[in-house]
Amino acid sequence: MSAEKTPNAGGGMPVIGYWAEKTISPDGKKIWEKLFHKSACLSCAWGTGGQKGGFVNEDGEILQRCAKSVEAIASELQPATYFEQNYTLPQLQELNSQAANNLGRLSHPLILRAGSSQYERISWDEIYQIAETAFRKPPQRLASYSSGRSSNEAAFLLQLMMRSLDSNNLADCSDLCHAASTVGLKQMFGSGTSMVSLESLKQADCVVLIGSNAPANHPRLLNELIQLRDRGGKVIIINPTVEVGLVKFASPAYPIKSMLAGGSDISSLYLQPIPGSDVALFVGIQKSLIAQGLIKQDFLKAHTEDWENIIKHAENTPWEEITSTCGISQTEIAIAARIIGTSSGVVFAWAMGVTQQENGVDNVFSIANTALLTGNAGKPGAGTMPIRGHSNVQGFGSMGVTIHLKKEIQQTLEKLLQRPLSRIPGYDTRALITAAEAGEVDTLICLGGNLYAANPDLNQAKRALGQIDTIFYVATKPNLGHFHGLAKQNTIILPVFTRFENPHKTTTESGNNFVRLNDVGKTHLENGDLISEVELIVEIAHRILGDNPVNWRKLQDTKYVRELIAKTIPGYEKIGKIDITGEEFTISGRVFNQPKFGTSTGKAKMFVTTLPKLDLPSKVDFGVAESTPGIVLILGTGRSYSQHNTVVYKPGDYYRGMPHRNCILMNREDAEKAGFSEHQQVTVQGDAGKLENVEIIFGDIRQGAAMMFYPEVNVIFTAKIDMRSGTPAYKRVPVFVY
Ligand SMILES: Nc1nc2c(c(=O)[nH]1)N[C@H]1C(S)=C(S)[C@@H](COP(=O)(O)OP(=O)(O)OC[C@H]3O[C@@H](n4cnc5c(=O)[nH]c(N)nc54)[C@H](O)[C@@H]3O)O[C@H]1N2
Ligand SMILES: Nc1nc2c(c(=O)[nH]1)N[C@H]1C(S)=C(S)[C@@H](COP(=O)(O)OP(=O)(O)OC[C@H]3O[C@@H](n4cnc5c(=O)[nH]c(N)nc54)[C@H](O)[C@@H]3O)O[C@H]1N2
Ligand code: SF4
Ligand SMILES: [Mo]
Repeated sequence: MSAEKTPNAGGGMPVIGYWAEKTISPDGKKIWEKLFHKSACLSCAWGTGGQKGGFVNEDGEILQRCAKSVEAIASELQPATYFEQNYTLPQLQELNSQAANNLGRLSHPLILRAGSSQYERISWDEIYQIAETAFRKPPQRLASYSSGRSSNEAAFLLQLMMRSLDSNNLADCSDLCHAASTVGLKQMFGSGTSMVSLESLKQADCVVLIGSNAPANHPRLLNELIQLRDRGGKVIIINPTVEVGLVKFASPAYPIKSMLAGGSDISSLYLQPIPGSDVALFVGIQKSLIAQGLIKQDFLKAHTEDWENIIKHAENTPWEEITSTCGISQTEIAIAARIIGTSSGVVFAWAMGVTQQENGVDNVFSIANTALLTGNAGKPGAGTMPIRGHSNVQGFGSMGVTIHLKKEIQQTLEKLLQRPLSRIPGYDTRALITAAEAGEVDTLICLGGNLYAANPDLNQAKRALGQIDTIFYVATKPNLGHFHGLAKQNTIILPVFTRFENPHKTTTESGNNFVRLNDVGKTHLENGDLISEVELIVEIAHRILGDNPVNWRKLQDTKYVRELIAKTIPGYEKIGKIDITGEEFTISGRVFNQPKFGTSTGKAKMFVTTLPKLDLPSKVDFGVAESTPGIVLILGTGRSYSQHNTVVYKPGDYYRGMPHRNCILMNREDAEKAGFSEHQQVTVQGDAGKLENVEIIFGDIRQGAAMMFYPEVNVIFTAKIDMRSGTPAYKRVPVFVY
């Protein structure tokens, strides 16, 4: 059923080819220097790199850098851009994501003034003058957005500045990402992050990987799965699409046993549920575990609350309802349950297929319920593991860049600021867009990211940002947001150093709760006028807030920021000594190797998860006549192999057989039923717009489901929102294809 020319394993020679191409290129020497620089990898949150050298993972194993790291480094090593001299705004607005990124590195500050159609250079003095006026607006009308590439130190300072200004409007990319995991896990276990360390993962004999395309987005996780299969363990994949690298993966870390052998087996069992139906599948697994006598009653009694209701719910939910909702047979569910129930340590790991759903928090609950029913939490080799996105996105949450501030952090900050923090709830990312659209935001600072293109309904995002007077985009490279997400008065782009260029040390936190120390570095932008994120925030804060009660100027030295972090952030005590010891560490209170959790009772709380009602709109709902030939499908929107979020590095996706960005991956039977052939061009209509001339590619994707790439596709839909976490349902977008 798969596309004509897709490879039969993930990873493999194309990866080696890419390494060779980049590292032997004229920039090769610079890339190697950065690969060996003592700092955490820029790309994903798996946490490779740090003090033991660029190639070392958290367990001290070598050869753990992947091609995605090279991709990210190469992109930051581009020469300086002077796009303001060569392009007018209308020309910049014609560029696609890749072309915008390929303009080069931002190396001097720029401003686009109201009425002008040209970005121009601006001095730092004038920037600070504009900032002094812009940040003196009423606190409710100030907001920040951030993305997880910056350091813990910059993140801590950002929230300290915003809260000192009495604003809790700290939107973050995690609101579009793992918010459902954080909200769900906190309620269950009293801690919102993974409870599994890398060391603990190595003791598992089963991994259930749900809604993750790790071969592309967390490649070194595949090394763990290869090792697990080698020691006789099992991997269950739950994903509506067969991602080739989840079936077989050729890892360069194992040249002989994996590369030369044409790849190592990854999945032992591959289940393809209906998009958005994971709760039904997990309730089914629970029901089957009960029927097969594989529940750990003693564990439930001793370490959990409300387990009886979970069992009752599973028992009372009819099989018919379960299988019709998730589209997986009772037999297959029983096989999955048997594997989970008879393994000695199961890690449940998940990514965006789980969280970017209207019932994202319920998805997380249903997975964690399954872990608890089988005693797979609170012991080595088992537990719940959200696979985090950006390399320091989790650190942002830890540092208090969130609208759900921990009590302990609030209290310490109140002591520091010698007054109560504002109790007015802040805007998360979606709320920020809504407020901006209503004209309720005057000033926005974006610490990295691409607020415009990361959101659903790009026309709405553009309108909303256009209502804000002043936007500061703190960035390393130009992106679509800088050209489409324009403020009413002043749009300002501030160029900053990357993690391996900062003149001071910084730290970052991996998805496995491990804190990395990043050494000082140098930039290749010799004639640039860049600043460090820390210096920038401190300077703005100093000018607006003075030097009392916080001595902002002193915080230019990140050592003092780390001292503050040590006093303020639970579990981060060791960071206070890291400048002396150089010792990277696991944050305390997060990894549960004993069934004593972070809740007030020490027990895990379980929550009943109702099955979702997965209705499909009809053709007529898309404003077309019932007689129009075509098909309604559920679109999952996500990443191609060669992109990092909104930044496209290369157009196609080799592993899915999709040659360019304007493709839709479809099931052959669906296409034929609708009268389409492969490579035919169709229109894909959502509830907010349409894309035309989209090429059909046949792939191994479940019937009724389809897949397209963001950010381009974000123009056609509004997305439902998970009410409990604010996460948009990017993975269940109804579309009409005709
Ligand atoms: N190279 C690279 N690395 C990255 C990123 C990048 O863009 N490029 N982005 C980073 C970030 S911020 C993040 S959040 C992560 C994202 O990492 P992922 O979550 O792996 O990325 P997605 O492309 O969103 O794909 C998620 C998977 O969910 C599946 N899926 C869709 N719908 C469902 C469903 O209903 N149920 C289930 N079970 N599965 C479903 C899709 O088929 C797809 O395989 O990666 C991080 N790392
Ligand atoms: N349809 C759809 N939409 C989605 C998703 C999806 O799966 N489908 N995924 C969502 C998810 S999971 C996420 S996380 C968001 C991502 O949303 P964002 O995090 O907002 O977007 P990015 O594309 O990662 O941001 C890229 C920009 O960050 C800047 N940058 C890079 N490094 C640094 C640095 O060190 N410092 C600073 N200051 N700037 C830097 C560069 O200028 C670059 O252009 O998108 C979301 N949107
Ligand atoms: S797995 Fe993630 S952290 Fe490790 S090298 Fe690859 S992109 Fe970097
Ligand atoms: Mo993300």
